Amino acid sequence: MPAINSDSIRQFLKLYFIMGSTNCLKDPVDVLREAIDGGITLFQFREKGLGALTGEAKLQLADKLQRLCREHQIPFIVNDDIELAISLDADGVHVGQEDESAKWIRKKIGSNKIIGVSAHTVEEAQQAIQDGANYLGLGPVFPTRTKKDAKEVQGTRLIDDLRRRGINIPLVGIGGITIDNSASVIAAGADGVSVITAITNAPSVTDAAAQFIQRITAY
Ligand code: 3NM
Repeated sequence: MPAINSDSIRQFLKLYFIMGSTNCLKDPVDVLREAIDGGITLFQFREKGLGALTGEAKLQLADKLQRLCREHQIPFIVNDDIELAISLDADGVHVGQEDESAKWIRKKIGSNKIIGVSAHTVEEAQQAIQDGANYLGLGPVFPTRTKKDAKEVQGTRLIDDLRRRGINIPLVGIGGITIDNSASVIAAGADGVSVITAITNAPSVTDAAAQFIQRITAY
């Protein structure tokens, strides 16, 4: 994987695909392969929700998805499960506000790994930056049905607000992002978009990812 610094992370964040088995309408390995063909730049394994795999089955799926990412030089991030990330030697971890702090995670996983934190307010963003996060995920930008406990929809307000304050950390928007609304997230100052459903449920996963990349890079 390329060196971890703000510039490389900004590039990775461009089209940040997130999923686990519960988000997929077919084999997650096929979904990820097709998304990589379409041009995703970063992948997060997020095995959550009703029917989510646990234990050995979760580990096996993560291992398969990670291999696919490695073959294509796509960094592989694990949502929330620090032990899984360590045992797979994943490229990074993404955590929410209810999880361990970035400071604690950094001590466990070391300096050459990516740490992403979900933030919903300026204060949470500032705290995560102080704790050593490499990037922030801000949302939900638009209504989403994927995360049951999502906070209130906030549009691009927080992205805009952080940039106006001169906060320069790599940022990605999340929640309800589609091909059609993706450019507005970049316009507000995000480096990229995080997407689940608009890719996993698309009639063609590859075409959807390719169209996202087109919109984002055209902006
Ligand atoms: N986090 P979709 S919204 C995983 O607001 C997640 O922090 C959110 O899925 C946040 O692209 C969300 O299907 C779900 O809307 C994103």
